[in-house]
This record gives sequence, structure tokens and C-alpha cells, in this order.
Amino acid sequence: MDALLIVDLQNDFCPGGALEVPEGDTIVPVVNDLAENFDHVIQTQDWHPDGHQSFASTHPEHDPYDVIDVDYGDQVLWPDHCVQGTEGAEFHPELDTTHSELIIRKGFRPEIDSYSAFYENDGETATGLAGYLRDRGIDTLYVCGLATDFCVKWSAVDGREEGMDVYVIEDATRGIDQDGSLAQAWEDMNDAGVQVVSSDAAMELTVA
Ligand code: VGL
Ligand code: ZN
Repeated sequence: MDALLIVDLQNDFCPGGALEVPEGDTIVPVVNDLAENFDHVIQTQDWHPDGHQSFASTHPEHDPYDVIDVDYGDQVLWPDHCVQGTEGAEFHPELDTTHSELIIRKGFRPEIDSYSAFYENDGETATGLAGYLRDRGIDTLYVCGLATDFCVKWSAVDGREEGMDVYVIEDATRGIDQDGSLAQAWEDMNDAGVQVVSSDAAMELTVA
């Protein structure tokens, strides 16, 4: 059974937001079309408390996009974004969320960042998504949303780790491209056995 996973399609990742992804908002109509065609739709929402470890502002000696060493390895320091309860953390106003059966919030633990919809960045703390998908008999994920090179990539790769068939919908995702991270992400997804499809192909492949 198939599900569409819409990753972090939130104001702060769209132009004008705190951590804007170039053209991030342009995927909204494509994602809305997809959501209407899938039987099951799941979303993630980046949801950080003030003073989150991943915020550069939490480390006065650092600037945004510096990489620091934390308990679980490298951590990129981001501008403050998707702070719980703020407008930046809301979904894009034109995103149609009516079809969404589950919304997974991630990154709410002050000390751990979370890119993947399955596991936080320590690689151990589960969000519960794997169990949910298994309980519901969902074995195929079509992933779209923001950003290709961070949360989309890690969600897709972890989906493969969980034994799922995973497709990333190329024209329904956009990347940040920090230091070559976008090309690296496509390579990592390919190595993990993630397949790349267009939104048209995704709608034909899935049985609505
Ligand atoms: C994301 C950086 C920090 C993402 C979230 O959604 O890709 N990137 N938090
Ligand atoms: Zn974040």
C-alpha cells in the first residue's frame, strides 16, 4: 500500500521565511495535486523549541551554517526556524492538508535535531513513523516537500533502511544546496536504492 509523505512544507522553508529554500513555495500546487490522488497522506512538521541546539543563536560564538560537533556527530547550525507556535512553523497557507491522516512533529527535543521523519539525528530516537506505517500495512512511500538535501533525503534513506520501497518526486521537492549538499543528496538517495520519479509518473504508479 502506498502513502504520500509531505516533508516540512512550512512557511520558514519558503521564500521570505527564516530558512528559505529557493523556489520552495513553487511545489505547493504540485503537492496539492498529488495529495488528492493518494489514498493515504502523511506530513511532517519541523517543530523546534526556542534555544534549540541546532540554532546558531544558541551558540553565540558561531554563525549560521557553521558545523559543530555534538554528541551524535556533525551538526549544521541553522538560523532560528520553525519555532513552536510561530507563523514560520505553520504549513504554507496554500497547502491543502485536508487529506493528511497523520502529522509527525520532529525536532522538539532541545538537544537533538531531526531531519528524518523516522529517526532523530542521533540515529536512535524514533518518531514512531516506522511502527505506524507497519501497523497500517503501508510499504511504499512517495516523498516530496522540503528540503531535498536534508529532511527529504534523510526520510527517504531511512525509509529504505526500514525496508520500504521509496520514491522521491523530483518536481515536488526543492533543495537548500549548502556546500554541494544537493548533488550529494541525490547520490546518497541513489546509493540507498531510492527511486526518482516525476509527479506525473507518481500519479500513474499509485493506485488511487
Ligand atoms: C530542515 C534544516 C533544518 C529540512 C529542517 O526540513 O530540510 N533543514 N531543519
Ligand atoms: Zn529544523
